[in-house]
Amino acid sequence: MGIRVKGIKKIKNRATALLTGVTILLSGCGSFAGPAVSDVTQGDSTIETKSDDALISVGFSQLGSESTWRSANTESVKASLSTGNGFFLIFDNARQKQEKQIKAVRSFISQRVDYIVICPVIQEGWEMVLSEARDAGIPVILLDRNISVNDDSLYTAFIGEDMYAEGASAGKWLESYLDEEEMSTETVNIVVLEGTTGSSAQAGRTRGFGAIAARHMNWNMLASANGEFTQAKGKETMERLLKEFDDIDVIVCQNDDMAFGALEALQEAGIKTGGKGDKILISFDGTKKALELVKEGVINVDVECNPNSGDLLAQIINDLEAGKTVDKTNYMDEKVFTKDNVDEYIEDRNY
Ligand code: GZL
Repeated sequence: MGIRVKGIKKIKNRATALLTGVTILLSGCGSFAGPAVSDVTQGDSTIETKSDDALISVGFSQLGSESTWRSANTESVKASLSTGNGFFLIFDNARQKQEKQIKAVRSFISQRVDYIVICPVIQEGWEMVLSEARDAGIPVILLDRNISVNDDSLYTAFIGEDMYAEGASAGKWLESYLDEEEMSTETVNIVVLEGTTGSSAQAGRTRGFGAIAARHMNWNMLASANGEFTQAKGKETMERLLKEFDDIDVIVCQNDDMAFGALEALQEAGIKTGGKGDKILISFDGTKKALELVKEGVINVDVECNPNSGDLLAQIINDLEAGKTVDKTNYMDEKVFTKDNVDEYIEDRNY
């Protein structure tokens, strides 16, 4: 059984406390050497807890902070897995490096946390470290992105998004749009700015959109290029594609940050998107900034990818604590945003 963190005293300035190796008395588990937190949240944060309640300790390996979506996902988890909600969260930002995630997971194991949560940056390469967590009797929950393993007993649950369905939703929207524009028999030249190569988000969206594209001989997949889910790389990649091709009709960006970068490149080249006769711009995530561009008619469609999975994560951990059985796969609710419906959602967007 993992550590039980009892009697956390009122700690001013978590960063100082963590960095000086705060000692938190554990019931029968010896002293707490301080979490392996490579991205200690700086600044003054006071931890106030009910001194005699046990907190559920959770080691969270977040893959990075590459996008608006990722920041929202991190904030959602931190808000839900708060000490006030009965959790002691140890957070590590791997900055897109799987080896840093594996190191953090091994650190969580050595600290005998109750649960390990991972947003896996890529799908492959998890068998060994997850076997170590299983051998240590620590349940692993996958968040947001999924992994490719033959033995799914290596993790207890997946909470996130159906990336294949997201990609297919984008393809189905394009089918309907081309029908409405009476372009369904014309050759349509498509480029795709893909997210992190080997991530379940990139793989799922690519396969889902590709399955729809395969139904249309007139959809010409000109090129796919890696935009790393970032705005800067999205702009750089779009600039390169514009130099290579002068007949692009559809630009699919696998997240909003790459769409923002692509728009910088397109606007600098005097190229318009979203309107009648303009290039068609498809994006994913559904951030508020992107939905404003949908409303303005600059982005044609935005397929939602919901980052607010903290509450569901907390619920599933509490269910496990209560000895309940949880579903292996838990998908977030997601929508497709266009000019027709964006007004209903844009004001309530918290990211
Ligand atoms: C998708 C998530 C992706 C987002 C990007 O679930 O993993 O990673 O679409 C983020 O914005 O960088």
